[in-house]
Amino acid sequence: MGRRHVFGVLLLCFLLGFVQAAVKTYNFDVQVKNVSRLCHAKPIVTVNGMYPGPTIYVREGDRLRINVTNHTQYNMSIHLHGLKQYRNGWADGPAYITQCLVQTGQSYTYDMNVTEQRGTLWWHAHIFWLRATVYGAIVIMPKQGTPFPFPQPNSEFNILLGEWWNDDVEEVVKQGKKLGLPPKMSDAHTINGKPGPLFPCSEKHMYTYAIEFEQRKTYLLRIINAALNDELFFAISGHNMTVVEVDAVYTKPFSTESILIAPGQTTNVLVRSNQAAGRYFMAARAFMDAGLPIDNRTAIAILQYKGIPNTVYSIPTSVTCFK
Ligand SMILES: *[C@@H]1O[C@H](CO)[C@@H](O)[C@H](O)[C@H]1NC(C)=O
Ligand SMILES: *[C@@H]1O[C@H](CO)[C@@H](O)[C@H](O)[C@H]1NC(C)=O
Ligand SMILES: *[C@@H]1O[C@H](CO)[C@@H](O)[C@H](O)[C@H]1NC(C)=O
Ligand SMILES: *[C@@H]1O[C@H](CO)[C@@H](O)[C@H](O)[C@H]1NC(C)=O
Ligand SMILES: *[C@@H]1O[C@H](CO)[C@@H](O)[C@H](O)[C@H]1NC(C)=O
Ligand SMILES: *[C@@H]1O[C@H](CO)[C@@H](O)[C@H](O)[C@H]1NC(C)=O
Ligand SMILES: CC(=O)N[C@H]1CO[C@H](CO)[C@@H](O)[C@@H]1O
Ligand SMILES: [Cu+2]
Repeated sequence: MGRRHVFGVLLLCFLLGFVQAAVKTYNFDVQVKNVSRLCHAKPIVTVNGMYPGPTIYVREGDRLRINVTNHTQYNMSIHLHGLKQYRNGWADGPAYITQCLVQTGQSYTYDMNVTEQRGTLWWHAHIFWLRATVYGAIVIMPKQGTPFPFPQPNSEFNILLGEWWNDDVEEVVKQGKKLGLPPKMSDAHTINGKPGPLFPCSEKHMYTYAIEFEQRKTYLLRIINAALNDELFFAISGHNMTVVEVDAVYTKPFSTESILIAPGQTTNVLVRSNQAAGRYFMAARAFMDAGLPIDNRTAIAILQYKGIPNTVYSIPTSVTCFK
């Protein structure tokens, strides 16, 4: 074998090693944590004390292992929403459908191969209403060396839309059942767990989610509707969005001023930071028709350009994101 051959074989081995599927392991400690929103403190169920929970990052082809340990009084399961379960149906997660519950004090490891998928999905608790606070993003990158079929973003952010109740969510459901009525509506919508400056006790930075853009760059926002009931509009003032992916399927890109996203859905958009340096609102608000009463309050997060002084957010008197 000539030198050139040896080199070629070595290179091949190196490349194969490089593209080989990895095993990504996550530990999910399901635990109760006190949090405070809208001037109310209450215990909520979380993963690793985070609300929203941790993001799972994998690459198409990877093996994913999630070791869930339940430190709460609820028997529960975690659903990997939208992940194709070709030969690992037991890793899907719906309680009493593909698995028995992970009981108090027990562990269960979800073990699966991520195949033929790339994009944004999410995970959530799949029993009672625990998913009100037990949820997080799943980001599946394309295989090594496979680019996105759209302009490569300079950076990316996950935007998880949710709903907040001041009461214990399990009590909300029980009460609804007892009365034979739909459960009472949420007290706020949230963006990454934070309701934003339109809500009491949310003026502080701590309760408003904020991201920072550098000028003249392209950003990928992975938007997930983790609300229990509400279809939500999402928009960014002064910026159009280019939709490039929905539910982990690439779309023909199109530009829009706002998106509508249903519970359980995901939408990836590209945003160009091509506006005057400043501070812009990102807002989420429920779709309303003539039917049931619905939480019609607007959650707000901040998109801030780099270099803008990081002052305390003031409460806006009107929200102009929606026409
Ligand atoms: C939450 O707060 C309550 C009341 O202040 C307290 O009794 C409880 O121990 C706290 N729980 C946790 C998990 O910190
Ligand atoms: C999962 O985590 C628990 C708690 O840390 C540990 O006892 C258990 O051995 C882990 N299981 C696996 C399969 O790693
Ligand atoms: C959890 O499951 C165990 C075993 O089936 C059961 O004894 C317990 O009552 C369950 N806990 C709740 C809160 O349902
Ligand atoms: C995932 O792929 C690995 C490597 O091919 C294999 O050993 C494992 O059994 C697969 N797991 C499942 C759940 O199919
Ligand atoms: C957004 O798109 C609309 C409709 O195409 C257009 O009128 C508007 O100027 C665009 N806004 C920005 C900030 O590019
Ligand atoms: C929001 O809902 C409340 C009661 O549910 C109602 O009084 C109010 O008019 C609604 N506001 C808008 C803008 O629809
Ligand atoms: C092993 C373990 O995590 N046990 C916990 C299960 O949940 C109960 C109720 O919240 C706790 O008291 C245990 O410590
Ligand atoms: Cu789901």
